[in-house]
Amino acid sequence: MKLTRRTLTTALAAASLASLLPGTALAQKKIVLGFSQVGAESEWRTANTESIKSSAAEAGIELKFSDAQQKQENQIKAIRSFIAQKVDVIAFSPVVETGWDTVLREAKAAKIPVVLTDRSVNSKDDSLYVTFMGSDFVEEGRKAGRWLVEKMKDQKGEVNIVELQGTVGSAPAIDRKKGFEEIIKADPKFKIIRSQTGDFTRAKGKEVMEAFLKADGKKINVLFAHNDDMAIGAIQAIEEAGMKPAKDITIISIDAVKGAFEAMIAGKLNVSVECSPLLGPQLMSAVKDIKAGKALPKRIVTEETIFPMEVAAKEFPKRKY
Ligand code: GYE
Repeated sequence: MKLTRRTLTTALAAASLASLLPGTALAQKKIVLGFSQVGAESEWRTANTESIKSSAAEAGIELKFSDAQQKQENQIKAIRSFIAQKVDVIAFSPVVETGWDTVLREAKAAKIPVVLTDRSVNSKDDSLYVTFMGSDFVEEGRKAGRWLVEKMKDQKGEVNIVELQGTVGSAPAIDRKKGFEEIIKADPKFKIIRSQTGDFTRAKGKEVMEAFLKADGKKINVLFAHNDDMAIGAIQAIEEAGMKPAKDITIISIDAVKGAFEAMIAGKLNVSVECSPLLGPQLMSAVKDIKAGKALPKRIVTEETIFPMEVAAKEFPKRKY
């Protein structure tokens, strides 16, 4: 349409009418996004929720947000309720990898596109979702392993490792373990002597580390925690047992949240592998692209690095989560 004074006046009139009469056909319909979050188990998760909420507001997308409190059944309920409400797009971060096919088929039958954020599902049918955006967790595990191999390269004798795993059955727990083991198995001196879940929380991380210390005490040389919160909980347990974290026990974790930087600056954590929770802007642009009929790549990978304690003080002011 050519822009003349007349078309402009008509357009302006329509726009002001639309704002006066929201809900009429003239008003611009907002895209509605239903998002099912895992929970609020960690600093990472809180930052992720904040990123999603603020980017939705900025993008003018109406967000229906649901917190599953780390329970798959709650996520399934939330997804079903989004389908019933006929939202435009559903996005979710699956707490565990398996058991999603039925509900995702329901979304597909209702013609509601689904985006996976942060964690992926384990399904043979990849037509059940449009794209998966998030980190490469296997690579994060490898980065943790490579750092350890380098740090201990001159060490003779056994290196006894205890591992605090994330939520049982979750993609980051499965993949971080896999990547880490893949690297350390190259040298038989590295031994994982204990491995248990701490469910990605500080409280559980502390509790399980206490049990590890009770069982093996001074035998433990290294702690590999699948996230910073569990490492921070474990640091407390180590101090309470009268040992020095990052000195008596080398500590490696993943996420690189502010709490980890504070621990590194205090000399209590050796290294944290970065995992960015700031997925909100990417998600909103994907939602808009889907609504505009644009094709998206099946996998969108987050770029990340690793932060040893030596650089923590310098990097800290730049951290956004
Ligand atoms: O590492 C952990 C959180 O899925 C990447 O979940 C996420 C993980 C993150 O609870 O802190």
